[in-house]
Amino acid sequence: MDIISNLQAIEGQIAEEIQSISSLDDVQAIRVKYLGKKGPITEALRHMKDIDPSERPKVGAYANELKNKVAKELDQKQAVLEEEALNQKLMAETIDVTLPGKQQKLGSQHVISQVMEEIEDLFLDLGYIIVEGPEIESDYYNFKRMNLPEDHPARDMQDTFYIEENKVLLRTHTSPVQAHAMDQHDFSKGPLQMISPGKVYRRDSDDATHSHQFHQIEGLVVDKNIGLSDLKGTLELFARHLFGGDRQVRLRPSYFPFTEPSVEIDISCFKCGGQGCNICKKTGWIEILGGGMVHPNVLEMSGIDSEEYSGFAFGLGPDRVAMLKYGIEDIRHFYQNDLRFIHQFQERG
Ligand code: FA5
Repeated sequence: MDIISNLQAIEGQIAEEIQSISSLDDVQAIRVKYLGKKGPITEALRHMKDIDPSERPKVGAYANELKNKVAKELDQKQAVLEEEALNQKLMAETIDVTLPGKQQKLGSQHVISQVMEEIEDLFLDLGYIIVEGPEIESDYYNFKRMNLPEDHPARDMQDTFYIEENKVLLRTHTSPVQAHAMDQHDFSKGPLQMISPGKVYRRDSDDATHSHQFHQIEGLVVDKNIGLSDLKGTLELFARHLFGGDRQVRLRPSYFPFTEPSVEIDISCFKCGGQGCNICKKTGWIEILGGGMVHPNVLEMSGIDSEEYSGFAFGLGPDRVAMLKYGIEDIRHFYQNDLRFIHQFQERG
């Protein structure tokens, strides 16, 4: 029998077998049996070299046609069976819409941000405005405009992160914002009453109450007839608002080159209540802010007549305030991002 007769003989057999396919395994088996490397069609094509060259195109065309026809029919069968299998799977599987969903933990405001907002809200209620200043500051605004002499120890490389020596630095306090705000304020339109919250940087070595990066909120009021009693009243109001009446507040004489006179405010220690412990370094007090009457030089450098105008300023540390408010023993907890710590302050967020 010649090749074409051979192929014709199995064509009917293939058709019957395809007809009786009942599973995807059957499809695969028939594909291997008839179209595989050892199947009759591939075999026939392999023997083309043995037949008369004039017969080759006819035989080749027939074998290829048969191969394509069988492949197409098998593909169709396979598609039908796959769809059936999918439908059966979908019928068998059900979705329980009453199952509880996966609980996602909500993020919340960091405790320092919460405390800063609380302080900001208090001062906004008192009619202050918020003025932002740059964290990358010039030596000129950070020190010179704050009346810090060239040889002041705070200008030392040991205390300040310089970006460009003696020119550009990470601000060491929020006080330079005072100078920016005074430069821009039009005093013919009324007094300047502002706060400036933000991050500050110092080469302090980290311990329970010191961090190399922390926060400050600067406060400044400049008008005619502002006196030290205005500062005292404002700071006492602030301390009572944040800590309640049971914490002791003390004003201590201090020194800042940009205020005269200068004060520091201490709050009785949250841990020992004033007896003295490791947190308050045995003093019973924790310092939370510095302040004073704006030095006439600072006013004059902004073109403000210090004979006519006076002002008070203060710079408080929200990190220390948060420690006192919540009895947190170590400032480093704020910056370690331990979720067990952070989640304790979630409900206010
Ligand atoms: C100042 O920075 C002044 N600029 C404050 C000021 C403003 C005085 C306006 C007068 C007028 P002092 O270095 O004391 O002052 O810092 C102010 C507050 O920042 C401190 O009371 C303390 O609460 C906080 N603070 C200071 N150093 C650190 C530190 N390393 N880590 C955390 N908080 C700090």
